[in-house]
Amino acid sequence: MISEKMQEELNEQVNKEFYSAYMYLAMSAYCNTIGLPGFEHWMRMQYEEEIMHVTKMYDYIMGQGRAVHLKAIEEPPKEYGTPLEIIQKTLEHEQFVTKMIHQLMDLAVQEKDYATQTFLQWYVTEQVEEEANVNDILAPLRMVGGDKSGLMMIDQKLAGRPAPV
Ligand code: OFO
Repeated sequence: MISEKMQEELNEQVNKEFYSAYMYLAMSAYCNTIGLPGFEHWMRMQYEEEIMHVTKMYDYIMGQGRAVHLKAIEEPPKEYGTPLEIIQKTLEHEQFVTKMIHQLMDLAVQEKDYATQTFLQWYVTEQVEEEANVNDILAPLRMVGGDKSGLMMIDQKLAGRPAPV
């Protein structure tokens, strides 16, 4: 069984992952309003991915015989600026989440909680992928600058993001 401290911290992370889901859904809605259906779709898939992160952690806490405490989810912003700013904010957010996952891992190491270390390893790897995915969008976006046809091409590419498995 995990410690009470670990239970509390994982509960906090469940809340943060819910916030991520909520924020990406808000970003998706925002992308709809600015006429970027590919960005809208990509953010919607990201929302679904975050729900998967939440559920995985929720199941782990319960599987360890601990209760899950679902707290209020912070309201995300309504607007996210230009396409470049949207993706920059996405990267900043993922870097923030990576930091939180690493802090959880630090606690698991400190507590010699081997089960949670193994569990969190999945998130450590996932965060590398999350950041890489965002960087893959950021680089071409920076390259096209204000060019509309370049932006449309990126939008079309983002429309092809498959649903998370
Ligand atoms: Fe759950 O990784 Fe993104 O936020």
